[in-house]
Amino acid sequence: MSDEKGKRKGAAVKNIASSVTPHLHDTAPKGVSLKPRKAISPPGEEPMAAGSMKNAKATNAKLAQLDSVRDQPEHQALRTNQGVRIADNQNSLTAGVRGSTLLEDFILREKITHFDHERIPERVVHARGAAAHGYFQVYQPLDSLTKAGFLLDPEIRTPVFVRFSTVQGSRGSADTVRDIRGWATKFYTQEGNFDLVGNNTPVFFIQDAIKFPDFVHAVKPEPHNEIPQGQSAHDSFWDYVSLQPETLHNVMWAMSDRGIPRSYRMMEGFGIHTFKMINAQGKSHFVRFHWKPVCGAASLIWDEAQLLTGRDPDFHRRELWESIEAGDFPEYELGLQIIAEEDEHKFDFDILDATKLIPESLVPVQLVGKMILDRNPDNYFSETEQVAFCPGNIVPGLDFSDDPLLQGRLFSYIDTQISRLGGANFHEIPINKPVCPFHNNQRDGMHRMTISGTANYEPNSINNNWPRETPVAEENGGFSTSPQPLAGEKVRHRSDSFADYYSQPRLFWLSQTETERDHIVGGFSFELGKVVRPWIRERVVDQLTYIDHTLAARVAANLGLSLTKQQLQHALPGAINGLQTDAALSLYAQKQYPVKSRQVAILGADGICGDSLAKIKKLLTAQGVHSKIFAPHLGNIKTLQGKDIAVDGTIEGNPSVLVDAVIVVTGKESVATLMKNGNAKNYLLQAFKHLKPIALQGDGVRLYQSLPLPKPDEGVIVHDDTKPLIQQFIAALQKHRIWSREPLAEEIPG
Ligand code: HDD
Repeated sequence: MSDEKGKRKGAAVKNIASSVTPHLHDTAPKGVSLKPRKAISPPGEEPMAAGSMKNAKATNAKLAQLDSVRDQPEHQALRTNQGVRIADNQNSLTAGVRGSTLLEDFILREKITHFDHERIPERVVHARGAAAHGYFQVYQPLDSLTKAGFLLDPEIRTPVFVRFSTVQGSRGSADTVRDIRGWATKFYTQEGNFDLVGNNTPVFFIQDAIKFPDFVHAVKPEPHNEIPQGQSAHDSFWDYVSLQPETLHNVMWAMSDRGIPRSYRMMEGFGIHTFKMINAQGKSHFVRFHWKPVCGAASLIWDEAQLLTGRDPDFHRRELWESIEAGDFPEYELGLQIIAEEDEHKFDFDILDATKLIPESLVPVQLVGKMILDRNPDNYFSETEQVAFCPGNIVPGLDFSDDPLLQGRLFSYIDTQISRLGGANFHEIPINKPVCPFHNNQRDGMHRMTISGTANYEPNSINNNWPRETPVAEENGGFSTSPQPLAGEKVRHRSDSFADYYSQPRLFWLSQTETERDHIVGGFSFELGKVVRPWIRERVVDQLTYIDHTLAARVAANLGLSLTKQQLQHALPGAINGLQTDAALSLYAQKQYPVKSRQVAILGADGICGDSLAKIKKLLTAQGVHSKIFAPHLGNIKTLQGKDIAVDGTIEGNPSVLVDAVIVVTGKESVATLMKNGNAKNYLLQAFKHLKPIALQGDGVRLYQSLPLPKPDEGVIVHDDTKPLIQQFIAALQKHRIWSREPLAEEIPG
């Protein structure tokens, strides 16, 4: 064993795996410019001006392939689908100017017929989504782990297309509802497409795919009135939860702040299932995939999330779109938890159970590469709607485990695309095509694009037996399944190793900060408060007593229920492999956030101090913070110094829920105007209630003092001088939210 390996083994005190070879902890690049760096890219390195779609740098093999099908209508005649030039696109063909329309009008018929068929079925789950193009690069070759080409060479930029989604709501539902977020990544590798179709939680609601239709029916809007939209706060969902305790772990995550992420760039992502990686020598390891957002994971406040569903239902997709357009590209690191095959049974849970996570304190996440999203789609339907993810899309060097949920998914996704995208040839839709060649003897079907040759069977002598099989080989070999001995009787029986439903929800609960626990209690209380049938509420609370008595008692109290003595004596589960808590499960236990990409509102009106404003904007831009000036009206405001400054929007149209923090710039007349403006006053009230940093320069403090707000706290920065004001403001912004304020903030009317 090398020294390096020995050192690492010694350091990983809690790591129960006897061997987590090949040890990838420190594979981040060391100053090699071609490779993505481990830390967040510094502000200013990427363009901060709009126009990424035209940014020549944002190209790759997939984008080049898509170029060939992009419509370029500039300087082109309007024509029918048959290529006939259209002379009049405003008037149907009629018999006389007031006469009946003629059936022969092929231009009218073609146009209306096509329009009549514009819609396709939305996804049965994850209907609401937004997507972006980008690329992935591995930090160092992972050859000890896998032979998958895209993980072997740090110089290779593998194109990706990522679609984020909510689960429950339909295509037009709001972004900021309490829900799990989908996170599907298509890697267009040189050896075929690899789809990592995960969520923003490391666990799922059920253990076996046969339950999926029941679970989805329960969470979707109720069948009689299709209420509620984009929410799980209704009877059928909680009825199912109360009867299926395996759902509880993911429910805990959904009721926590993880259910209301700040943005898609501030979420963790998880492949959830255990997969396998196979190296060139045929050695296999179990792996779990993670995405770690480089600018840290953070969430909204529940009141803010609810307000946003009305103020900006597109909040998440807009943020994704605008930051890419501004050249402030979302970045994520790919992490792996690696488990040697011989360690499969060393855990107090089954690694094949998708309702269980592998605590990071037991198996550390090793960061192996970075994904950067640098280009928006050109057309929502063609790309974001028609992209078809299938967990069964893998490449040589990767393999599935026997997780029964994963096994069911391998079938379901291809099946759903056939009805959603209208036939078996959905792989030919440009966004779904691999960037490497693909040839086989599959033929025909609806909407076939490829013009195939004569031989459509194999072996054949007509075309010299092309296309031919590729033997398994270390490099560029055909796909081979990793050998695994299997024996057993055919049974319908859940493994006993899947039977514990309460230990991991308890681990999650115990790992949260007090603030996060308050939010979880709030989440359960809100949702169960919407449940009409009392026995469902009671059964859920009873289930919670098996996780934690305090949690159950607090939710019960909010619902006007009292727990019996017997319920309070329910035995609680013990530690997991000796672990009572795991810091990685808390969003807010650790953190200092990078401020790059944060959104700040600057409020002002005529009479604002222009010099201060210019300095403030400069200091913020240097940190990668996006600031916008909002005033009572659009157009220009006049500064103290007599200059005109263009405003970015009205205060009314850009309420405080859209930003992370707010600054009121000095200027007597400007502040006096704001003090007479209800929207400006509400700005500070809501920013305070939602625990956001507030900076008040000079006269700006008068706006704050005119409101029924407590004395300035650690998040309310008051200063005359710009530099210290912004320094302290940035320090507050690094906290994401001012948690110490929460008890006071609750007294501010919502
Ligand atoms: Fe699923 C879509 C994630 C279990 C069946 N799923 C879908 C999407 C995501 C996930 C992110 C949207 C992909 C996109 O953006 O197009 N699903 C998951 C995760 C699961 C999971 C992380 C558990 C670990 N799913 C799951 C099971 C089944 C399905 C067990 C069925 C047996 N999922 C589907 C589906 C969808 C889908 C019905 C709807 C649209 C689509 O596939 O393309 O087939």
